[in-house]
Amino acid sequence: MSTSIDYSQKIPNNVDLKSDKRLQRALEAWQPDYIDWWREMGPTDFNEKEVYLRTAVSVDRDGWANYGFVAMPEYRWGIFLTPSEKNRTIGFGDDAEMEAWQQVPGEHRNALRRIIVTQADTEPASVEQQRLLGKTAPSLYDMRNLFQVNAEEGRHLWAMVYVLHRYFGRDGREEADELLQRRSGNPDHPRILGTFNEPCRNWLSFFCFTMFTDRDGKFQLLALAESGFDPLARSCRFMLTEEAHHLFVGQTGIGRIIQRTCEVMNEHPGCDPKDHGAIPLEIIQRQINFWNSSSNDLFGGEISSNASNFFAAGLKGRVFESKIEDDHKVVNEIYHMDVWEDGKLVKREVPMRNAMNEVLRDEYVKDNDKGVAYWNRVCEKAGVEFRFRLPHKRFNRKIGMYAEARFDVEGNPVSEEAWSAIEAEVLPTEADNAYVDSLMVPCYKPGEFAGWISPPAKGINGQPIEMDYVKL
Ligand code: BYC
Ligand code: FE
Ligand code: FE
Repeated sequence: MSTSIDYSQKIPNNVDLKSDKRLQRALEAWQPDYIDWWREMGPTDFNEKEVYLRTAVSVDRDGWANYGFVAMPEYRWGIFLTPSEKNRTIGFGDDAEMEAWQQVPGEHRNALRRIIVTQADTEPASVEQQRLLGKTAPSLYDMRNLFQVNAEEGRHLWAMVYVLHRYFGRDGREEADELLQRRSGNPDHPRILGTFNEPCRNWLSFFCFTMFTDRDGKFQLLALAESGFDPLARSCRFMLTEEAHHLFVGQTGIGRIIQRTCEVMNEHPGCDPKDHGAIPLEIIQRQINFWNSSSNDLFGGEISSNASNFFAAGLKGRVFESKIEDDHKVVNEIYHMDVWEDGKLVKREVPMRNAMNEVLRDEYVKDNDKGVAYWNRVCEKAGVEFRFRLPHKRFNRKIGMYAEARFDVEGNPVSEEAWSAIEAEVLPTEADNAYVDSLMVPCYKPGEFAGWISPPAKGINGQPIEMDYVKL
């Protein structure tokens, strides 16, 4: 199959859509509903403005994207799968080494549909959560990054909707319609997973979201990129190409806020950074604690028969399965887990397949640690003593066994009383939010940045930092 993308089509694609008229018609009928959703629930106020956006033009590893000015509703959202591998086999589970599926295996249809719908649902949800942020962008550079992330989450929705339409018939089309009907935070018709119903009310939250919640995206996509259902694996592989920038936005965004606060602390030793319009490092740490713990929930329960079934069935694997040196069946292996039982932590041996959510979460934690180390280097270089830390994975959970009790940031169980005493130190307070909100005033002059964040090290795609990335 060619890797080039046909841009002459209404829906750009590299899946030869024009040869399947029924499918093409169904997707072209979904397209205006998608645009209606974007206009109603996507970024407010800026749909008529030209934005310097990256668009996928090829699925080759090098030179896969073009940059240029485009009004968001005219963005060329398309369907791009990485090229198929010849004779690809299933990489793990009970059917390891059998031929990968090019159609949905009947016995796994429900499970697959559910995984794909859950993945798909997060993409428009995040756009909805971020829809107001353009109004308070700290710079045109940041505004452009926000819209880039939004546009690409829109494309990730397209990627999953293609799989639903193409492989799941009428059910798939119904699911695709519902993806445009659920709404983030709506009490009657919410998005599926918890974090995607949390308000993302200011830019500190946005950067934490792209750091931690998009990183769940990275790891879930890595697990699905291993799927024995080949069209899903190939869709997720290409989505991962776009994902790297989202994580960059989060990690460097928080880094730039820290940098600015450190500068203020050095200019005014012993001051309260709030008196100089910067965000205290403790407030940043509490936001990290919130978004990281909420995103830990996105991996599901520690012991999960769903996760075991997904792995056994060859639907959802471990990260870089082919690099793991075992038989990829994982029948006898065990996971040593601190299980919450009768009000205390007890060491237990859990069959590894049942612990697959935890195995994936462990990889996620390791990746987050690298980001935290990067922020601490910012502090260190500035000569500021404060050090950031990742809360323990048991902290502040709403899903899984640790949701039954309270744990501090080190992962130690604490009584309800002790929790009440520490809560305001470890999770964002009303006062934190009110202060951060008060800083959220737009800064739209090319090359200028709001007072609470440092400029980035360089611009986008080799362009100068002071370029007008959004033409207002
Ligand atoms: N909130 O067996 P368990 C992204 C439910 S992000 C609410 O432990 P399982 C992106 C669960 O559904 C990546 N409910 O869970 C990021 C189950 O419900 P039922 C998104 C939750 O199934 C930023 C019950 O609890 N992709 O791409 O092993 C911007 C028992 O759970 C939650 C995926 O998630 C929760 N947090 O694992 C844009 C991949 N967690 O059966 C985009 C696909 C669990 O009792 N999803 N529940 O009704 C999956 O693989 C799995 O569904 C999960 C859950 C890992 C999410
Ligand atoms: Fe995404
Ligand atoms: Fe993302």
